[in-house]
Amino acid sequence: MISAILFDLDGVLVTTDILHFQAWKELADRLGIPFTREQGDRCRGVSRMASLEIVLEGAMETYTDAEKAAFAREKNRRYRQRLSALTPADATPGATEVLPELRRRGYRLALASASKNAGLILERTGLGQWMDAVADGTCVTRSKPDPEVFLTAARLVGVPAGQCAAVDDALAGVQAGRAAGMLTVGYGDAGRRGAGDRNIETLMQLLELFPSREEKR
Ligand code: B16
Repeated sequence: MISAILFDLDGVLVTTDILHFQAWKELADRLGIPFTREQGDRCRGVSRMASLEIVLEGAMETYTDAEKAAFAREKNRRYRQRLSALTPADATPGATEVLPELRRRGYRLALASASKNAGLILERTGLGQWMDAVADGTCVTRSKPDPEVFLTAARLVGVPAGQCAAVDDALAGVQAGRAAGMLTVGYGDAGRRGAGDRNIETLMQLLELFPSREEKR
C-alpha cells in the first residue's frame, strides 16, 4: 500500500524551465555561444553543472573548471533574480488543491528535486507548507536516473521505498523512481510517453490514483 508520494519539482509542481532557459541564454549570449530551445529542453531534470556542459556544446574555446564554476554562479544569480518574482499563482494548476487533499487522505508528501533552489521555489509558491520533507540538490550528489534523491526523500519521511510513489515529468526521473523500487507516476512529457507505471495528464488525476488510506483498510 502506498504511504508516501514523492514529487519532482520543475515540470511537476512548477514550471521554471523557461526561467532556466532565459538565464542560460543570457550567459550564452554574453559568451557568444549559440544556445537553442532543444538544448534548453535537454537541461530539464539535469543538474546545474551537467546543464552547463550542454550550454557549452557550441563553444569555440575550452574553459577551465574555475571558469565553469563562475559561469554556473552567474547563471544561478540570473535565475534567482527571476525566481524572486514567483508567486503562488506560478504553481502548476491543481497543485494547491491536490497536495493538501493527499495529506488529508493520510499520505506523507516529500519533494525529490535536483535543484539547489528548491527551498526558495517552495517558499515563493507557498507549496512548502504541504511537504513533510525536502530532498533536493543541497543534500544529494547523484543526478536522476540515479535513485539517490528519491531514496533520500523516502528516508526523510520514514517510509520504505516499496510504499512510495514517485511523480516525475522526465524520463530520467521515472527511471530513478523505478530504480528506487517505487511505483512511478509519469506526468507531462514522461506521462505522454507512457513511461510510468501510471500516467497522468493533470495533477488532479492523482486524487483518482490515491484514495483515502482509511478507505483502503
Ligand atoms: P538548480 P527538478 C532541475 O529541477 C531542473 O529541471 C534542471 O533544469 C536544473 O538544472 C536542476 O534542477 C538544478 O537546478 O540550478 O536550481 O540547482 O526537475 O529536479 O526539480
